[in-house]
Amino acid sequence: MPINAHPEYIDAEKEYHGAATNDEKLKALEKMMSTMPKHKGAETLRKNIRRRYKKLKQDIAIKKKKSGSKKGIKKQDMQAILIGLTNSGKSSLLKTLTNAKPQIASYGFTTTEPEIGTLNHKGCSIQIIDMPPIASEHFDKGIINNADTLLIVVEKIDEIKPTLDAIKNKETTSKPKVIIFNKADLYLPETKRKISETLKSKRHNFAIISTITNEGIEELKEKILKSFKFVRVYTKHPGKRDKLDKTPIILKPKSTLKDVAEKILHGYSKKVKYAKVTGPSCKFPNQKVGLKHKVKDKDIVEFFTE
Ligand SMILES: Nc1nc2c(ncn2[C@@H]2O[C@H](COP(=O)(O)OP(=O)(O)O)[C@@H](O)[C@H]2O)c(=O)[nH]1
Ligand SMILES: [Mg+2]
Repeated sequence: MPINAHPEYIDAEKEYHGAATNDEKLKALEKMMSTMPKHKGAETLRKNIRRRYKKLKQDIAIKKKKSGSKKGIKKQDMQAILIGLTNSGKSSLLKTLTNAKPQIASYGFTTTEPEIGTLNHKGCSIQIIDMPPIASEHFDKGIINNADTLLIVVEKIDEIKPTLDAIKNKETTSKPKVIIFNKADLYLPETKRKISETLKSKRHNFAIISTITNEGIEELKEKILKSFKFVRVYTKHPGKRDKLDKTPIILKPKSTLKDVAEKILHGYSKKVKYAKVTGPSCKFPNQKVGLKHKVKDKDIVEFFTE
Protein backbone atom coordinates (compact mmCIF):
# COMPACT_ATOMS: atom_id res chain seq x y z
CA MET A 1 0.00 0.00 0.00
CA PRO A 2 1.40 3.40 -0.92
CA ILE A 3 2.29 5.88 1.77
CA ASN A 4 -0.21 8.67 2.41
CA ALA A 5 -2.90 7.11 0.25
CA HIS A 6 -6.33 8.63 0.65
CA PRO A 7 -8.93 6.35 2.33
CA GLU A 8 -11.06 6.63 -0.80
CA TYR A 9 -8.15 5.34 -2.82
CA ILE A 10 -7.73 2.40 -0.45
CA ASP A 11 -11.42 1.59 -0.79
CA ALA A 12 -11.19 1.78 -4.57
CA GLU A 13 -8.21 -0.55 -4.57
CA LYS A 14 -10.18 -3.03 -2.46
CA GLU A 15 -13.04 -2.81 -4.93
CA TYR A 16 -10.58 -3.49 -7.74
CA HIS A 17 -9.30 -6.65 -6.10
CA GLY A 18 -12.80 -7.83 -5.23
CA ALA A 19 -14.25 -7.12 -8.69
CA ALA A 20 -16.00 -10.06 -10.32
CA THR A 21 -16.27 -8.68 -13.83
CA ASN A 22 -14.11 -6.58 -16.14
CA ASP A 23 -16.67 -3.77 -16.02
CA GLU A 24 -16.47 -3.64 -12.23
CA LYS A 25 -12.68 -3.66 -12.49
CA LEU A 26 -12.76 -0.77 -14.92
CA LYS A 27 -15.00 1.26 -12.63
CA ALA A 28 -12.71 0.61 -9.67
CA LEU A 29 -9.66 1.62 -11.70
CA GLU A 30 -11.36 4.87 -12.67
CA LYS A 31 -12.00 5.56 -9.01
CA MET A 32 -8.37 4.70 -8.21
CA MET A 33 -7.16 7.15 -10.85
CA SER A 34 -9.23 10.00 -9.47
CA THR A 35 -8.11 9.41 -5.89
CA MET A 36 -4.53 8.17 -6.27
CA PRO A 37 -1.76 9.95 -4.35
CA LYS A 38 -0.42 12.97 -6.23
CA HIS A 39 3.01 13.22 -4.61
CA LYS A 40 6.22 12.43 -6.44
CA GLY A 41 6.92 9.17 -4.60
CA ALA A 42 3.79 7.63 -6.10
CA GLU A 43 4.72 8.19 -9.71
CA THR A 44 5.37 4.51 -10.43
CA LEU A 45 2.03 3.66 -8.91
CA ARG A 46 0.22 6.19 -11.09
CA LYS A 47 1.94 4.85 -14.21
CA ASN A 48 1.07 1.31 -13.24
CA ILE A 49 -2.62 2.12 -12.72
CA ARG A 50 -2.87 3.99 -16.04
CA ARG A 51 -1.26 1.04 -17.82
CA ARG A 52 -3.68 -1.43 -16.22
CA TYR A 53 -6.60 0.82 -17.20
CA LYS A 54 -5.51 1.04 -20.82
CA LYS A 55 -4.99 -2.71 -21.11
CA LEU A 56 -8.35 -3.53 -19.53
CA LYS A 57 -10.17 -1.17 -21.90
CA GLN A 58 -8.52 -2.94 -24.84
CA ASP A 59 -9.45 -6.37 -23.46
CA ILE A 60 -13.08 -5.36 -23.04
CA ALA A 61 -13.21 -4.02 -26.61
CA ILE A 62 -11.75 -7.26 -28.00
CA LYS A 63 -14.22 -9.39 -26.03
CA LYS A 64 -17.14 -7.34 -27.31
CA LYS A 65 -16.03 -7.85 -30.91
CA LYS A 66 -15.55 -11.59 -30.44
CA SER A 67 -18.97 -12.20 -28.92
CA GLY A 68 -20.57 -10.52 -31.92
CA SER A 69 -24.32 -10.16 -31.61
CA LYS A 70 -24.57 -12.79 -28.90
CA LYS A 71 -26.34 -11.35 -25.89
CA GLY A 72 -24.39 -11.45 -22.66
CA ILE A 73 -26.54 -12.61 -19.79
CA LYS A 74 -25.79 -10.89 -16.54
CA LYS A 75 -26.98 -13.34 -13.98
CA GLN A 76 -29.41 -11.96 -11.41
CA ASP A 77 -29.83 -13.28 -7.86
CA MET A 78 -32.71 -15.54 -8.88
CA GLN A 79 -32.46 -17.11 -12.29
CA ALA A 80 -34.70 -19.76 -13.81
CA ILE A 81 -34.35 -21.24 -17.24
CA LEU A 82 -37.01 -22.62 -19.59
CA ILE A 83 -36.05 -25.92 -21.19
CA GLY A 84 -38.12 -28.01 -23.57
CA LEU A 85 -38.80 -29.13 -27.10
CA THR A 86 -39.71 -26.72 -29.88
CA ASN A 87 -43.41 -25.89 -29.76
CA SER A 88 -43.87 -26.86 -26.10
CA GLY A 89 -44.78 -23.23 -25.40
CA LYS A 90 -41.63 -21.76 -23.83
CA SER A 91 -41.88 -18.44 -25.65
CA SER A 92 -45.58 -18.17 -24.81
CA LEU A 93 -44.80 -18.83 -21.15
CA LEU A 94 -41.99 -16.27 -21.08
CA LYS A 95 -44.50 -13.75 -22.41
CA THR A 96 -47.12 -14.76 -19.84
CA LEU A 97 -44.76 -14.63 -16.87
CA THR A 98 -42.62 -11.63 -17.72
CA ASN A 99 -42.32 -8.30 -19.47
CA ALA A 100 -40.46 -9.89 -22.41
CA LYS A 101 -41.96 -9.91 -25.89
CA PRO A 102 -40.59 -13.02 -27.58
CA GLN A 103 -41.70 -14.28 -30.96
CA ILE A 104 -44.38 -16.92 -30.69
CA ALA A 105 -44.39 -19.15 -33.71
CA SER A 106 -46.08 -22.23 -34.96
CA TYR A 107 -44.11 -25.40 -35.51
CA GLY A 108 -40.57 -25.24 -36.85
CA PHE A 109 -39.47 -21.88 -35.56
CA THR A 110 -36.27 -21.96 -33.60
CA THR A 111 -35.03 -19.31 -31.25
CA THR A 112 -31.29 -18.96 -31.82
CA GLU A 113 -30.48 -16.72 -28.90
CA PRO A 114 -31.65 -16.83 -25.31
CA GLU A 115 -34.51 -14.43 -24.55
CA ILE A 116 -34.61 -12.84 -21.12
CA GLY A 117 -37.52 -11.54 -19.07
CA THR A 118 -38.18 -10.58 -15.47
CA LEU A 119 -40.93 -12.08 -13.36
CA ASN A 120 -41.87 -9.84 -10.46
CA HIS A 121 -43.51 -11.85 -7.73
CA LYS A 122 -43.97 -10.93 -4.07
CA GLY A 123 -41.30 -8.25 -4.17
CA CYS A 124 -38.73 -10.49 -5.86
CA SER A 125 -37.28 -10.09 -9.32
CA ILE A 126 -36.79 -13.44 -10.97
CA GLN A 127 -34.82 -13.60 -14.19
CA ILE A 128 -36.35 -16.05 -16.66
CA ILE A 129 -34.41 -17.24 -19.67
CA ASP A 130 -35.89 -18.88 -22.74
CA MET A 131 -33.30 -21.13 -24.35
CA PRO A 132 -33.01 -22.26 -27.95
CA PRO A 133 -34.29 -25.87 -28.33
CA ILE A 134 -32.09 -28.59 -26.85
CA ALA A 135 -31.39 -30.27 -30.17
CA SER A 136 -30.15 -27.09 -31.86
CA GLU A 137 -26.54 -26.01 -32.33
CA HIS A 138 -27.39 -22.80 -30.43
CA PHE A 139 -28.16 -24.66 -27.24
CA ASP A 140 -25.77 -23.46 -24.55
CA LYS A 141 -25.25 -25.90 -21.69
CA GLY A 142 -23.19 -23.33 -19.79
CA ILE A 143 -26.29 -21.23 -19.16
CA ILE A 144 -28.11 -24.24 -17.73
CA ASN A 145 -25.23 -25.10 -15.45
CA ASN A 146 -25.25 -21.55 -14.08
CA ALA A 147 -29.00 -21.21 -13.55
CA ASP A 148 -30.59 -21.70 -10.13
CA THR A 149 -33.83 -23.38 -11.19
CA LEU A 150 -34.73 -25.47 -14.24
CA LEU A 151 -38.20 -25.06 -15.70
CA ILE A 152 -38.97 -28.09 -17.85
CA VAL A 153 -41.80 -27.28 -20.28
CA VAL A 154 -43.64 -30.22 -21.83
CA GLU A 155 -46.85 -30.99 -23.72
CA LYS A 156 -46.82 -34.69 -22.95
CA ILE A 157 -45.70 -36.82 -20.03
CA ASP A 158 -43.34 -38.87 -22.17
CA GLU A 159 -41.34 -35.73 -23.04
CA ILE A 160 -40.17 -35.36 -19.45
CA LYS A 161 -37.61 -38.14 -19.26
CA PRO A 162 -35.79 -37.45 -22.55
CA THR A 163 -35.65 -33.73 -21.68
CA LEU A 164 -34.20 -34.42 -18.25
CA ASP A 165 -31.74 -36.92 -19.73
CA ALA A 166 -30.58 -34.42 -22.35
CA ILE A 167 -29.46 -31.93 -19.69
CA LYS A 168 -28.31 -34.41 -17.07
CA ASN A 169 -24.87 -33.75 -15.60
CA LYS A 170 -23.12 -33.20 -12.28
CA GLU A 171 -24.36 -29.60 -12.05
CA THR A 172 -27.99 -30.07 -13.03
CA THR A 173 -28.75 -33.13 -10.89
CA SER A 174 -28.91 -31.11 -7.69
CA LYS A 175 -30.76 -28.12 -9.13
CA PRO A 176 -34.40 -27.48 -8.23
CA LYS A 177 -36.75 -28.31 -11.10
CA VAL A 178 -40.36 -27.53 -11.91
CA ILE A 179 -42.06 -29.69 -14.52
CA ILE A 180 -44.47 -27.45 -16.40
CA PHE A 181 -47.21 -29.35 -18.18
CA ASN A 182 -48.46 -26.80 -20.73
CA LYS A 183 -51.55 -26.60 -22.96
CA ALA A 184 -53.90 -27.85 -20.26
CA ASP A 185 -56.74 -26.11 -22.12
CA LEU A 186 -56.68 -28.98 -24.61
CA TYR A 187 -57.78 -31.53 -22.01
CA LEU A 188 -60.95 -32.43 -20.14
CA PRO A 189 -60.88 -32.12 -16.34
CA GLU A 190 -60.82 -35.92 -15.99
CA THR A 191 -57.74 -36.23 -18.22
CA LYS A 192 -56.00 -33.41 -16.31
CA ARG A 193 -56.70 -35.22 -13.05
CA LYS A 194 -55.01 -38.34 -14.45
CA ILE A 195 -52.02 -36.32 -15.64
CA SER A 196 -51.73 -34.80 -12.18
CA GLU A 197 -51.85 -38.25 -10.54
CA THR A 198 -49.11 -39.55 -12.83
CA LEU A 199 -46.84 -36.57 -12.14
CA LYS A 200 -47.44 -36.95 -8.41
CA SER A 201 -46.60 -40.66 -8.50
CA LYS A 202 -43.31 -39.81 -10.23
CA ARG A 203 -42.60 -37.38 -7.37
CA HIS A 204 -42.17 -34.43 -9.67
CA ASN A 205 -42.49 -30.85 -8.50
CA PHE A 206 -44.98 -29.79 -11.17
CA ALA A 207 -47.58 -27.33 -12.39
CA ILE A 208 -50.31 -27.93 -14.97
CA ILE A 209 -50.88 -24.73 -16.89
CA SER A 210 -52.17 -23.04 -20.01
CA THR A 211 -50.71 -19.86 -21.45
CA ILE A 212 -53.99 -19.35 -23.30
CA THR A 213 -56.49 -19.58 -20.42
CA ASN A 214 -53.87 -18.70 -17.74
CA GLU A 215 -54.97 -21.62 -15.60
CA GLY A 216 -52.28 -22.66 -13.14
CA ILE A 217 -50.13 -19.57 -13.78
CA GLU A 218 -50.38 -18.11 -10.26
CA GLU A 219 -49.54 -21.48 -8.71
CA LEU A 220 -46.60 -21.76 -11.09
CA LYS A 221 -45.25 -18.32 -10.04
CA GLU A 222 -45.41 -19.48 -6.43
CA LYS A 223 -43.60 -22.74 -7.25
CA ILE A 224 -40.89 -20.86 -9.12
CA LEU A 225 -40.35 -18.46 -6.21
CA LYS A 226 -40.31 -21.31 -3.68
CA SER A 227 -37.73 -23.23 -5.72
CA PHE A 228 -35.08 -20.67 -4.82
CA LYS A 229 -33.45 -21.52 -1.58
CA PHE A 230 -32.83 -17.90 -0.76
CA VAL A 231 -33.36 -15.62 2.17
CA ARG A 232 -35.06 -12.24 1.75
CA VAL A 233 -33.95 -9.42 4.00
CA TYR A 234 -35.56 -5.99 4.07
CA THR A 235 -33.36 -3.08 5.02
CA LYS A 236 -33.94 0.27 6.64
CA HIS A 237 -31.33 2.78 5.63
CA PRO A 238 -29.44 4.56 8.38
CA GLY A 239 -30.72 8.09 8.63
CA LYS A 240 -33.97 7.15 6.93
CA ARG A 241 -35.16 5.12 9.87
CA ASP A 242 -38.82 4.90 8.99
CA LYS A 243 -38.24 4.07 5.38
CA LEU A 244 -38.27 0.41 4.56
CA ASP A 245 -36.87 -0.71 1.22
CA LYS A 246 -39.66 -2.53 -0.63
CA THR A 247 -37.24 -4.64 -2.63
CA PRO A 248 -35.60 -7.29 -0.48
CA ILE A 249 -31.93 -8.12 -0.53
CA ILE A 250 -31.60 -11.70 -1.77
CA LEU A 251 -29.03 -13.86 -0.03
CA LYS A 252 -27.91 -17.45 0.11
CA PRO A 253 -29.12 -19.48 3.11
CA LYS A 254 -27.00 -19.10 6.26
CA SER A 255 -25.86 -15.63 5.26
CA THR A 256 -24.84 -13.21 7.98
CA LEU A 257 -25.50 -9.52 8.53
CA LYS A 258 -22.02 -8.94 7.18
CA ASP A 259 -23.15 -10.41 3.84
CA VAL A 260 -26.18 -8.12 3.86
CA ALA A 261 -23.98 -5.10 4.57
CA GLU A 262 -21.57 -6.07 1.79
CA LYS A 263 -24.43 -6.27 -0.68
CA ILE A 264 -25.84 -2.83 -0.01
CA LEU A 265 -22.80 -0.89 1.15
CA HIS A 266 -20.14 -2.61 -0.98
CA GLY A 267 -16.68 -1.50 0.13
CA TYR A 268 -18.07 0.54 3.02
CA SER A 269 -19.47 -2.33 5.07
CA LYS A 270 -16.47 -2.13 7.43
CA LYS A 271 -17.94 1.06 8.85
CA VAL A 272 -20.98 -0.84 10.13
CA LYS A 273 -20.66 -1.68 13.82
CA TYR A 274 -23.95 -3.38 14.65
CA ALA A 275 -27.52 -3.77 13.50
CA LYS A 276 -31.01 -3.86 14.91
CA VAL A 277 -33.03 -6.73 13.57
CA THR A 278 -36.74 -7.50 13.70
CA GLY A 279 -38.04 -10.82 12.43
CA PRO A 280 -37.66 -14.60 12.44
CA SER A 281 -33.95 -14.59 13.38
CA CYS A 282 -34.55 -12.57 16.56
CA LYS A 283 -36.02 -13.11 19.99
CA PHE A 284 -37.67 -9.69 20.11
CA PRO A 285 -38.15 -6.67 17.83
CA ASN A 286 -35.18 -4.36 17.26
CA GLN A 287 -32.75 -6.80 18.84
CA LYS A 288 -29.24 -5.37 18.77
CA VAL A 289 -26.89 -7.88 17.12
CA GLY A 290 -23.38 -8.05 15.69
CA LEU A 291 -22.42 -8.66 12.09
CA LYS A 292 -21.89 -12.40 12.61
CA HIS A 293 -25.62 -12.81 13.27
CA LYS A 294 -27.25 -15.17 10.76
CA VAL A 295 -30.29 -13.69 9.05
CA LYS A 296 -33.53 -15.52 8.28
CA ASP A 297 -36.15 -15.02 5.58
CA LYS A 298 -38.19 -11.81 6.05
CA ASP A 299 -35.88 -10.21 8.62
CA ILE A 300 -35.90 -6.42 8.74
CA VAL A 301 -32.45 -4.95 9.28
CA GLU A 302 -31.21 -1.53 10.25
CA PHE A 303 -27.47 -0.87 10.27
CA PHE A 304 -25.61 1.47 12.60
CA THR A 305 -22.11 2.79 12.18
CA GLU A 306 -21.41 3.68 15.78
N1 LIG B 1 -53.55 -24.79 -26.90
C1 LIG B 1 -52.47 -24.17 -26.46
N2 LIG B 1 -51.50 -23.81 -27.31
C2 LIG B 1 -50.39 -23.18 -26.81
C3 LIG B 1 -50.24 -22.91 -25.42
N3 LIG B 1 -49.06 -22.30 -25.23
C4 LIG B 1 -48.48 -22.17 -26.46
N4 LIG B 1 -49.29 -22.70 -27.42
C5 LIG B 1 -49.04 -22.73 -28.88
O1 LIG B 1 -47.95 -23.61 -29.14
C6 LIG B 1 -47.16 -23.12 -30.24
C7 LIG B 1 -45.70 -22.98 -29.85
O2 LIG B 1 -45.58 -21.98 -28.87
P1 LIG B 1 -44.19 -21.28 -28.55
O3 LIG B 1 -44.42 -20.47 -27.32
O4 LIG B 1 -43.66 -20.58 -29.74
O5 LIG B 1 -43.30 -22.57 -28.21
P2 LIG B 1 -41.72 -22.73 -28.09
O6 LIG B 1 -41.23 -23.27 -29.39
O7 LIG B 1 -41.50 -23.70 -26.99
O8 LIG B 1 -41.15 -21.37 -27.78
C8 LIG B 1 -47.80 -21.80 -30.67
O9 LIG B 1 -48.64 -22.04 -31.77
C9 LIG B 1 -48.61 -21.39 -29.44
O10 LIG B 1 -49.71 -20.60 -29.76
C10 LIG B 1 -51.32 -23.32 -24.54
O11 LIG B 1 -51.28 -23.14 -23.31
N5 LIG B 1 -52.40 -23.95 -25.12
MG1 LIG C 1 -39.68 -20.26 -28.72
